[in-house]
Amino acid sequence: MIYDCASNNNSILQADASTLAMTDRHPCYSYEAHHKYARMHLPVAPRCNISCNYCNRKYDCVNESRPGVTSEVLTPEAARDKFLLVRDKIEHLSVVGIAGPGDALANWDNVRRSIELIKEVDREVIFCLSTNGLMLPQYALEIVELGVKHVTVTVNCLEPVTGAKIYRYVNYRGKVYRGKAGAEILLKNQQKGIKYLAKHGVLVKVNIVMVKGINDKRIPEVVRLAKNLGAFITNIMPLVPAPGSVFENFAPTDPAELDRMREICGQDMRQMRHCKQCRADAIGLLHEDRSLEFNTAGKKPDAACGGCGTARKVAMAP
Ligand code: CLF
Ligand code: SF4
Repeated sequence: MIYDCASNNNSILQADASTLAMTDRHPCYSYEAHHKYARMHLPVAPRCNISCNYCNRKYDCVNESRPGVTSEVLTPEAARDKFLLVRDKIEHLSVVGIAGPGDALANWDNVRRSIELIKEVDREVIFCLSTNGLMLPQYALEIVELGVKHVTVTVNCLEPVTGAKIYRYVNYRGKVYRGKAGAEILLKNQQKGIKYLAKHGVLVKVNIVMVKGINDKRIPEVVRLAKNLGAFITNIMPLVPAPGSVFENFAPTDPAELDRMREICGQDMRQMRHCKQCRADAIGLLHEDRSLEFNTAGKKPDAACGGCGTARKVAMAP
């Protein structure tokens, strides 16, 4: 059965009843679910293919994480083994997500293999991917064929001229593009990919990093675009300036301004308001990260990471 949810402020999305029922167990897509259901991130995606000005690649992908925490990197086999260990210990583990530490689609072979291996041992778990969207035109069909029903794409702007202020470069099919040329490829691929996924029954979440003076004024337009492309929900996230990034001296997004923007955009589109900007190896309920308990590398928190007590440094691929 196909649902057309064009009414009541929600996007024009097409998802079957089983996908919508699945979403009731997804702690990020459903506010109610996040009190009960846990997610586990598999850090199997170390490389990235773009350079966001709010990112310092020593840390996790800031599109879906907060700066200052870094994660170990696992092979697909180690990820499957870790999943089995965690599934035994964590109640109501409903989602396996891949959110870095780089971009899921810049590491597609590892990501696909990890999903295939886990599907062999578990038929119930929900898979979830997070990406900057650059490679969606190439991999969206495979994502659909794999049965992944939840994908997050970070879309920060509509215009290449704004994108040129957010992205330092875009590495597309082995060639590096800077300025407006890079942003244009990225934005076009994001939009094409979201439209394709939504049309094929995938529930797309669009993340937007709110950067004052750069993209904040036009976020309502980004949200309307997401709605028109068929996205399910948008998640406007605060900028948390990462040390060593181009935006390191920018002010963090003011929480009151963020709330106001979510209010405005909520008139057009369902808003996520309970995001915890979690790490690429996060495990547990959104508000109760238990990743250190399951650190397969057996590392202790790295005191050199600013003393936050949770961070670990690993070598990140460029
Ligand atoms: Fe992970 Fe992201 Fe899937 Fe959730 S997180 S890949 S959609 S399972 Fe959730 Fe964490 Fe916020 Fe992401 S709280 S950073 S929105
Ligand atoms: Fe960093 Fe993520 Fe942007 Fe890649 S997509 S540069 S990992 S924030």
